[in-house]
Amino acid sequence: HGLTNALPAALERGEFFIEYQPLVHLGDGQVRGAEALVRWLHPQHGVLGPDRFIPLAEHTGLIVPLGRWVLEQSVRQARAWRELYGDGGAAGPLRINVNLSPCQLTHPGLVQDTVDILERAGVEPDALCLEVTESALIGADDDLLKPLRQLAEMGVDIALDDFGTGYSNLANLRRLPVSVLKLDRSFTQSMQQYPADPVDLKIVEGIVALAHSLDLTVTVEGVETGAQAEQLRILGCDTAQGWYYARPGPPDRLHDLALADA
Ligand code: G
Ligand code: G
Ligand code: MN
Ligand code: NA
Repeated sequence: HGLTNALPAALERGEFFIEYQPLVHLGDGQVRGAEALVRWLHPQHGVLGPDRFIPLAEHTGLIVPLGRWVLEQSVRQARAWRELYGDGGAAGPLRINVNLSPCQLTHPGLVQDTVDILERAGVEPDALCLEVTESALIGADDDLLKPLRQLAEMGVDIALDDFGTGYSNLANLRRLPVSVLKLDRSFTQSMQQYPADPVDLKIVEGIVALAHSLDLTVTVEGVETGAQAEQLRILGCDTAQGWYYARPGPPDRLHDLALADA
């Protein structure tokens, strides 16, 4: 595959870049941070989204150095935001969410690499949230969970991404070192109609109640309208992400949003 073969040189030549999508607190409407989303500016094909090349990078193992690069860039960006906005008062500094592939979880360097990257950038562990998909942790044994536990003990947040699409036993949540549930976009989509599907309302209500009883926060993805945001706020969700607030974009876009709040 041509794209697969081009990946290592693309990383060396600096063809990857990161867009940031804000995370907004549903209670006060303020930006709390952003999710880092990697793109590839391919010399022939133009901008390629992660769906086009992350699976290839996972297959060849390049995801480990690529993921490390994404983490380093993102953490440095978080540091730059802190310099612009200070510590953000009671809400704390702007936080950064970074996606982890299952292969990165099993790579023995994950914890040390993360510690080193945070130290080099002068960023506190609690400004970082690592997103892992629900499916990557289904049936996870202690060996797989150990690095996540170590990171969580240091203060790094672990989020369960695309939550509600897999088959994870809800009781299993207690065993996982996660502090955030990212509710899959499909739930948000079903809030589009008015009135929303009563069964989905009950499901979201139930997930939020369970999450809060376990001291987890709930982030909703794919919010495209104010009505969805309001419905999800009433249902008790904590944080939201989606086109209604902003599409993924360059880091200075977040500056504009954060300054608009102030
Ligand atoms: O918004 P977008 O099309 O960029 O995201 C598509 C998917 O790609 C998302 O599910 C997201 O989790 C994944 N993704 C984006 N950036 C990264 C990354 O740096 N590492 C990994 N492993 N996945 C990513
Ligand atoms: O990590 P994750 O799989 O959740 O990546 C988020 C994906 O969802 C990215 O591809 C991003 O571009 C996309 N996305 C972000 N906000 C919205 C939205 O409001 N609506 C839709 N349809 N997609 C979104
Ligand atoms: Mn994600
Ligand atoms: Na997601």
